[in-house]
Amino acid sequence: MFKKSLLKKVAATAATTALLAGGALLAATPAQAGIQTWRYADYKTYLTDFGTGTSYVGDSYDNLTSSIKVTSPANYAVLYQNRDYGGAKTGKFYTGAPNLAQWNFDNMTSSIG
Ligand SMILES: [Ca+2]
Repeated sequence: MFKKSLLKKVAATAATTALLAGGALLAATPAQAGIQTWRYADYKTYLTDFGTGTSYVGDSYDNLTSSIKVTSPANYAVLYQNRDYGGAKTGKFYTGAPNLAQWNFDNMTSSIG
C-alpha cells in the first residue's frame, strides 16, 4: 500500500516538472522577439510577436498587420511587402507605428527585417 502511493507521487511530480519545462520554453521565445503586431490600428486585436530576421510571417499572419510596437531585444523593424524581404518596404520603425495605413503599409507585411 505504501509502495503504491509512493510510485504515484513520483509519477505526478515528473509530469508536473515536464509540463513546467515545456511551458517556460514556449513562453520564452515570443517574449524575446521584440516586434509585436496587431490586426487593427491603435494596437487592437493582438496577433503575435516576431523577431528581426523573420523571412516569412506565416500563413496565419500574412498581410494582416495594421500596427506594431518595437521593444527590446529588437532595435528596429523594417516591414516588407513580400516574403524574403521582397517588394515594397517601410523605413526603420524604432518604437513602432500605431497605424500602418499612414505609411501605405496596411495589411501588407509578409516579412520583417
Ligand atoms: Ca504581403
